[in-house]
Amino acid sequence: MKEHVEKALNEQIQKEGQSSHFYLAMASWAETQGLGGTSGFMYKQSEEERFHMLKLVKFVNERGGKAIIPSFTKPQEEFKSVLNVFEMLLEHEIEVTESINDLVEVCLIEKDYTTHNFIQWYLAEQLEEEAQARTILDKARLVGEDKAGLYLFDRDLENSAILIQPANTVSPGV
Ligand code: OFO
Repeated sequence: MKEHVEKALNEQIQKEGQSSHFYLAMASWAETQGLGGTSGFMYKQSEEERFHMLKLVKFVNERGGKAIIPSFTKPQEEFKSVLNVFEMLLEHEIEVTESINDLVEVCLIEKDYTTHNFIQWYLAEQLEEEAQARTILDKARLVGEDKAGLYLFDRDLENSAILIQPANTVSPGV
């Protein structure tokens, strides 16, 4: 595996793991606020990001590179509101999409078409996650500070009534 590609993949491993850590902090905060739907959603997101990290770890090692298991920075403990949580979620996903795009560019420059092909799964995943974050954020904005609305929003999230159905059903394959 080419050095630049390996380095870029290892940076992505760190980002996926950091995302998992960040969403875990959101899940835990929401749980302490009695927001079962929001916390359940964020625990699941955290698991998914960990899975994205593992998928990269395996790919790097299987292709003769060396996956570096990174350290993570401590996420914040407090969040201003549910709206704040979902604003940060979308912002974070947009950043991750940018870094996946950078990774695609490295693959093309290095003519590593196998990794380029592998990364397509992440591109599709990002599309889906961004769309989902936008949908939930729109609902959270409608609810605003309204307590009854927040109760219903959280309940709907628990029942997945807010979630869009994934178009990408490709199996992660780890
Ligand atoms: Fe790793 O899928 Fe979003 O960030």
